[in-house]
Amino acid sequence: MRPANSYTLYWMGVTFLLFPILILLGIYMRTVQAGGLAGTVTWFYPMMTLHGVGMVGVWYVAAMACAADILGRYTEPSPAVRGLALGGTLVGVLLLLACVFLGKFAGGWYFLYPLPFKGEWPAWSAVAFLLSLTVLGATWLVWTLDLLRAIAKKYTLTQALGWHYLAGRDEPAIPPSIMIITVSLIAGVAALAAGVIVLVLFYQELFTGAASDALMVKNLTFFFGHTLVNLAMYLGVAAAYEVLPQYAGRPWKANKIVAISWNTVLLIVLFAYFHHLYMDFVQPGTLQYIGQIASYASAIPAAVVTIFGALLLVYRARMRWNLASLLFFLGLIGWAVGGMGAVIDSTISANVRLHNTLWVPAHFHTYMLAGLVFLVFAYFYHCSQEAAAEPERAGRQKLVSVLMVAGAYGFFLMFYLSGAYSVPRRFATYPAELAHGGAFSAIAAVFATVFLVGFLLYLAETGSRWYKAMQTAS
Ligand code: HEM
Ligand SMILES: [Cu+2]
Repeated sequence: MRPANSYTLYWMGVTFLLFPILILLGIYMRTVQAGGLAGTVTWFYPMMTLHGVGMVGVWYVAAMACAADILGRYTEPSPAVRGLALGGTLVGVLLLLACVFLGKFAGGWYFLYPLPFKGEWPAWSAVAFLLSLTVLGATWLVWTLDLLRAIAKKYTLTQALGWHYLAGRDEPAIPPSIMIITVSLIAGVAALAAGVIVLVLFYQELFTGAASDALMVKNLTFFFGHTLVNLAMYLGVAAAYEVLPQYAGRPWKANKIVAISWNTVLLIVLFAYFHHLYMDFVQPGTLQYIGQIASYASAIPAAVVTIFGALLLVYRARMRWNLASLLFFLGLIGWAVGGMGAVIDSTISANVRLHNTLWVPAHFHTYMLAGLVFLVFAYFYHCSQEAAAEPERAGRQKLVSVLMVAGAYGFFLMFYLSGAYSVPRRFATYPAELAHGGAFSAIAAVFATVFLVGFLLYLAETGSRWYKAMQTAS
């Protein structure tokens, strides 16, 4: 028995509330794309925007909540900032709901400049959207800085980054989770700072009418978006490093290789975003090549070292399989599978074909839904089970995993096939030439519903423990 942290439990509550709503929006989109609910088609793009920003935001904060929980076991993050993070996020979410439901704002999740100023929605809804992102960005920046402060106070940042391993010393021993979290948070400061600059440029145009350079804003936007999504993923991976050893009964220690790989990630992840601009012929050519090389390189250290590390950890270990260890393992697999889809898409000669087809949502849904979501679910279940110590029923936990895996991968497969058959992304309905896109959508809606059922069973398993953990939380 180990009492859970009450903030972690609040974040779990927020995630469990918002996730099913956002899934329903996803199923709604696939239904419209299959030709159903035709009367509601004008809601497709506002709902796509809400689904995209909402999902990215929810899973970013959920991953941050896991990181904060792990850090709380080693360091002392400020309780006041933890409260602020929760409050600021709720305000941001309310603003987002207002601009989408009352203003039908539909600029997409990365609101590419100058689209927010050009749509059919009222100007106030674009402003509300920008304000929502401002509140969220500012809150998360403060949260990130406070966690870094807590790390620096206990370890110093160079130790937390494991630089003494690079110099050949093994002391002090740094938990690998701390090293990965430190790398991710530093990248997070860079990403959020770029996001702030983008917002300032939007406000400048709003107040003074001075237009910005569209190519520069696109660079900043994807530096922000690519980095934020990647580091959310890394935070989930950090949770696996922290907890999986407990189920394997073996340590997963930091060493020179782990330190080299995660420090390399810190360097490379900042340059991979160029792969979002392959179609921009005015982007300098050198940057395009750097984009392809950095995309490949960023896959090697983190993914290869982590996946091999995890396989070695589990190989011939006396594993205790339960919902947590199973989802951690499945989550690492989902990360690797989605990562392969990403590496293919980041290859310039393939991107020429796959750009803005459904291949793109295919790969990022794979590592987000079957990667990050599974890792976070594993950690959430682990925390609440640690506190609630309820008897576990293996059959039911296997059923939960089977339903979620089957639902998720069936749903992804329809995206991948659509992408391979040139169905573009972000089409509310498909013209006759793309009728196969509609058929794939209908099948995908069924698989997504299977996933939703699996999630509801997961919620029943974890929710009862969460409730019990609430009674004893610290
Ligand atoms: C069962 C769960 C989910 C379903 C059914 C679903 C469904 C969809 C669909 C149908 C689209 C539109 C694709 C297109 O035609 O372009 C979409 C877009 C998107 N989804 Fe999901 N999704 C799910 C989970 C997630 C998760 C877990 C995340 C992130 C953590 C996510 C993030 C996004 C983003 C960022 C977009 C792009 C929005 C845009 O283009 O502006 N989704 N999703
Ligand atoms: Cu990217």
